[in-house]
Amino acid sequence: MNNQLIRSVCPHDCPSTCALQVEQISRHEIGRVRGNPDNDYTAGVICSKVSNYRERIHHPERLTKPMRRIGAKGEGVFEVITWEEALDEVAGAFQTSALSCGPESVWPYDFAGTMGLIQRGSIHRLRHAFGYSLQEDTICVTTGVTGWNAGVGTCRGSDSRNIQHSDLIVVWGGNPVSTQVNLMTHISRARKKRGAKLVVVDAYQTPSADVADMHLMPKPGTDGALACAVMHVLFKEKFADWEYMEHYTDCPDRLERHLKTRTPEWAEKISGIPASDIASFARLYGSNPRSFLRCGYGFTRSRNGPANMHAVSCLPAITGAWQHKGGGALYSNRDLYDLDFSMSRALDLRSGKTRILDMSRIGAVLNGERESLKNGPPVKAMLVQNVNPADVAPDSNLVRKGLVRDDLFLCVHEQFMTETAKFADILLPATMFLEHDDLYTGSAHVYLQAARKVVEPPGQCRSNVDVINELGKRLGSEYPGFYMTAHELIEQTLLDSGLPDSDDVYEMGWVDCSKSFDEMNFLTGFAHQEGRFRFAPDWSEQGEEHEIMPSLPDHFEVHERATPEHPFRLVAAPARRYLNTSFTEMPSSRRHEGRPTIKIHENACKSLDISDGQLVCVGNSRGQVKLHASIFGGLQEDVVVVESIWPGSSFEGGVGINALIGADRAFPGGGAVFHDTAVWVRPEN
Ligand SMILES: Nc1nc2c(c(=O)[nH]1)N[C@H]1C(S)=C(S)[C@@H](COP(=O)(O)OP(=O)(O)OC[C@H]3O[C@@H](n4cnc5c(=O)[nH]c(N)nc54)[C@H](O)[C@@H]3O)O[C@H]1N2
Ligand SMILES: Nc1nc2c(c(=O)[nH]1)N[C@H]1C(S)=C(S)[C@@H](COP(=O)(O)OP(=O)(O)OC[C@H]3O[C@@H](n4cnc5c(=O)[nH]c(N)nc54)[C@H](O)[C@@H]3O)O[C@H]1N2
Ligand code: SF4
Ligand SMILES: [Mo]
Repeated sequence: MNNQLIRSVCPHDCPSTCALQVEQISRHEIGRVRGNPDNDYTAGVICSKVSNYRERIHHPERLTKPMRRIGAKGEGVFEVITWEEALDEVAGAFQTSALSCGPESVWPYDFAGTMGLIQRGSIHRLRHAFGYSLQEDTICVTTGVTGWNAGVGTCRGSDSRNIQHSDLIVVWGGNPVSTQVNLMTHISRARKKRGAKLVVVDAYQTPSADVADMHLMPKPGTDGALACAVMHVLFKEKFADWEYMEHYTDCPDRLERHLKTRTPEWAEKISGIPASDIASFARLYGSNPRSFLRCGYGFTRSRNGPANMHAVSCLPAITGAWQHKGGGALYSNRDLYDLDFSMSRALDLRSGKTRILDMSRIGAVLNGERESLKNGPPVKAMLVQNVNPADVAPDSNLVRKGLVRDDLFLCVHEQFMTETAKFADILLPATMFLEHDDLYTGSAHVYLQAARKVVEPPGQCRSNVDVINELGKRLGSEYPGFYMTAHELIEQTLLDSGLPDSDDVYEMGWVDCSKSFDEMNFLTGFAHQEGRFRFAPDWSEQGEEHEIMPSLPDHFEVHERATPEHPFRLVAAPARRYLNTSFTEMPSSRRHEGRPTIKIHENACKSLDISDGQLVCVGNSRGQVKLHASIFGGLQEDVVVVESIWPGSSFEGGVGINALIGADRAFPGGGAVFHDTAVWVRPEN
């Protein structure tokens, strides 16, 4: 008998949001997972993590029953209880906390473990219905969005499907071979069909850099300098499109004057890239205006990340690349989709006065730092859903010190016994995407998709929507969203957004939400009021700490610099077979990744007397981490790379890489700075 192929959507935190075909073996078992060949963005290709999903969904270590902690916090020892007991306990703890310290002492904490719009967003209902603390979602895109919006004015860009018409693709500060494989499909087509060139700008020689025609390797945090020098050459060697700039940009003359001193030689001193390479790249970019600039996330994860993103995003506005099919730039299409989440997120209950806590500063928040608490009450109770802060948040020693607090009630809703789950007082088992209904949009493409439950969940797993609804009811809300199923919330969202109903969306497979070419490429004007791209941003629109921002693109020296005590800059990049900490439970992924490893240049190894495979200790004022060295040629001598995010418990010594990362907010509007860290490295004897 042939098994049925069922349409679904990958829910993981990845710009591709792939259209999937899932082989259904029975109501309880799946077989293979493949990319849907009919979707022209996915084009039948998915990453190996998700093609092996059978291993994840049918994993013997999945959480399947509600549990109450009986061991010490963080120890991970629990007893099984019923759902009724578990939910009563959580609701009771939230009520007690709200009564004694005010509702803002409860902090529902979430991120993008599932990108499903309804399952992920339902936690907002709880926040708005009861006046609990809100969350500033700074852990991923804030730095990038801030920098992009400073110039462009809205977070969307050129249609990736046009890459097939490009002569040159520039992947700046991203590693799509590992983190977004579908981009490589489109790049390969352009290379095959048109002989397009690929340039990768990355702090180390990633698998994406390996397959590029040119790799520029700046020191972390120096992309602003590199972009300025490229622009200097574009102006000097007459690659600038003045007609385009006069029409579409704010102050090209001022920019040209400002860049006079930002020569390739100047940028070489800052970035470590030879001036001649900078000039060669500028000439390649200038002579190929049909160029697609794919801005990654990685190069923005720095205290100066927004400024660097803005500087890089100026390039297509100088050559006029936006005018050409296959030209322009993309960071994310998050503002392309116009969905109305009023019901699923209880937006009409929003008060406007509730405090908003920075999720990346969870360590400071839980340890009572007044400024991070916005001078409000301490956090006494949390629900953590779709996120693993003990491992993924910056300054993780401080985060763990907070999570272990005796007076903090912690409920974690999870699929696996993560490092965060081990700290839970109540641990609830969660469904996976093939076990519930949801709606998805993709940040690298233009499609809205709907997915339906394919198999029954194991044991007693419940979806986010179910858990949020049960808590909402127990806490006494009559808000209708708490009484609707995921399917009903999907229907309401589509109806309120003026879109086809979910049956239609499901039958069609996806809804193309793209706009005309002229709108996608801003030939009808950029999204600022005056319709122009801003070389000179109004940074006050982007964040509170705007006064120190450079008025025009520049090297903005606020990042953590290497010093004699901390001679290396650490890049804490993603691993290919993990997705943040998801998939670290999968045997095939673990086999592929091996063990926590630090890539170090061979000259640095020589001077530190470190041999290949040796155990080393890496540290700074925030913490120390032990892992094995790997001698690697593809980085600058004062840069080290750790591909993560391995669970803390996988490291010798039990401390994960984010113990080294600072929780400072990027300028001007916040955002986590994962690749902006100075460290020392010592051999461990
Ligand atoms: N396999 C896998 N896929 C993933 C993820 C994963 O963990 N694993 N994570 C998912 C998530 S949540 C996201 S947000 C995306 C992120 O996807 P990416 O856009 O790839 O961003 P990052 O992963 O942060 O880093 C990408 C690259 O930036 C480089 N980099 C760091 N600092 C600098 C710098 O200052 N300048 C330059 N030029 N380069 C720098 C790093 O060396 C790294 O190779 O990927 C998603 N996909
Ligand atoms: N060192 C370093 N740290 C980083 C980064 C880096 O590049 N380097 N990248 C940062 C970035 S970009 C991001 S986005 C964050 C991401 O950090 P997280 O959002 O914490 O991502 P994951 O580690 O994948 O954890 C998501 C969790 O959600 C759970 N989950 C998945 N689906 C569901 C569901 O439907 N319901 C419930 N209840 N749970 C579910 C999964 O089991 C998983 O444990 O990490 C950041 N941390
Ligand atoms: S490439 Fe990204 S969206 Fe596609 S299947 Fe893999 S993780 Fe999911
Ligand atoms: Mo992310």
